[in-house]
Amino acid sequence: MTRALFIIDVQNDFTEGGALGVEGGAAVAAGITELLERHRGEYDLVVASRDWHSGDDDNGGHFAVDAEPDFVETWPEHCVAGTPGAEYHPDLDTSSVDVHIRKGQGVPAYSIFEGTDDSGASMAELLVSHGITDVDLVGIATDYCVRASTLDAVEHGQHVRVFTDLVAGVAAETSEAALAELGHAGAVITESTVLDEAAQ
Ligand code: VGL
Repeated sequence: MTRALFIIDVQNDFTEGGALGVEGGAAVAAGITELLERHRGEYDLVVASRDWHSGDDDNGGHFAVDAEPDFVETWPEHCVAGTPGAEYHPDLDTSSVDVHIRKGQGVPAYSIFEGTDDSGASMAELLVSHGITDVDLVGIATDYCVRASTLDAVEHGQHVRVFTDLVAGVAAETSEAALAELGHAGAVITESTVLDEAAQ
């Protein structure tokens, strides 16, 4: 088994006070830092993603312009490349992150598989080059980027777990539906406490 942790979009704009702030986002940031303190050694690769949108266009209709966002397909302007809103939340310790993925430059991109690392490698290529077989997912938002990234990880043949204590969603109903869908798709929906159990 070669295991990766995917930390999805734990950015200022997706946490409390941000442009698209999700309730519980800051707690997710701190919780992931704690997970890394205790369990970093169990991961062969830690990957963190950031939404990294263009500031001078609507990113393929992703940003609501001249209309109210519907919070399903159109959103308030968020995570513009190089702005504080696009930075990782300060409570997320990124010092042990191996790979930083950016996605959404000029387009909507919910899945980490739509992004690339600093050298241009895709997530699919990185899974192969690192021989990854198992992926644990945490981050924001349960009902959008965590959902899309999990579905793609399953599609790429990974054994996938989603830690429900370390995700936060835009809305309760769609988050619940997303977790049910991910379970049906083949992901194991569990809590990060399984890492403590495995360590005993
Ligand atoms: C996200 C809404 C819009 C996410 C990104 O990170 O889940 N949600 N863009």
